[in-house]
Amino acid sequence: MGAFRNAACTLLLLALASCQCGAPCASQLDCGAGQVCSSGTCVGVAAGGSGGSGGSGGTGGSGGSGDGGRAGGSANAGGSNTNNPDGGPCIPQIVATVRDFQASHADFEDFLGSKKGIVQTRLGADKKPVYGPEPASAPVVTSTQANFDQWYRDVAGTNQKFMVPLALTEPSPRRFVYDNPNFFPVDGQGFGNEGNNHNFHFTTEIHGEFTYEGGESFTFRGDDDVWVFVNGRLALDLGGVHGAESGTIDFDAQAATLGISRNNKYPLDVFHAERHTTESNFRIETTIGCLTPITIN
Ligand SMILES: [Ca+2]
Ligand SMILES: [Ca+2]
Repeated sequence: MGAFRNAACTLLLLALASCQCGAPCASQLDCGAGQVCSSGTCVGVAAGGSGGSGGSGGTGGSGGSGDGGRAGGSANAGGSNTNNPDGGPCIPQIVATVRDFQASHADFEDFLGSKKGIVQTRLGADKKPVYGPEPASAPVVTSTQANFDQWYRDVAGTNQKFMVPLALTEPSPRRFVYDNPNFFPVDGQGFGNEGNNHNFHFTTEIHGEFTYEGGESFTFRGDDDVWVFVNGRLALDLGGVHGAESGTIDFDAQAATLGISRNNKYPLDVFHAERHTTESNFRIETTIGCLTPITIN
């Protein structure tokens, strides 16, 4: 357990202490809070937001200007990591890409209802979900492909992007959890709270890869839409606008469908959308030992 905490500490310090605009990067973890690794360079992403404007690069240590406080502060000292088959750091801290939208966007706040099949069962070549199109059956929960295509892509004036670290805990050996029944990572930032008690109406995406060892599971509970792809194939569909719903990927049971076999490495891509007041639940529980982050802009 301590091993993972040590890795968390290292990653947290990296995230907080390396906030230098224009610094070279191999992944988003090389960049500070409020920045993203784009074409090998750290660039600010919180246009109009209140967080992370340069930070105190070079001082290291306890840095943490801007929105770094969202890291959650669960990092602790510990021993070296022994649970990573690749030899690199495991990733008990996920870095999510959050795009803030306004309630006035055609796909936000107006729809209600759970719906499977909004996205196709194969991830697009650009690592983004492909609009179904949504089946015609009731309830209707999206407007158009053009509007859906904005959910996970940068569109100036329509969304604002933030990098948000999500610190996992390990309540029992090799069971990693991020549990937040009040998932509001951009309160007071982006387009602001728009008169609500929190900043609702945003999307979340997480990209990583892991080695399938056998026996793993990945459970998500939350609202609203959630799609999880493994090996580019839809493994969990909690689409639509709804209260917290839960679903589990059983990698062994779904291995044939997902096209995975043990001891090989596969991408895992999570897409979420907070589309409706008044709740925002976000809970991940997984027995994947190492989820190595991949930067997808
Ligand atoms: Ca919003
Ligand atoms: Ca909601």
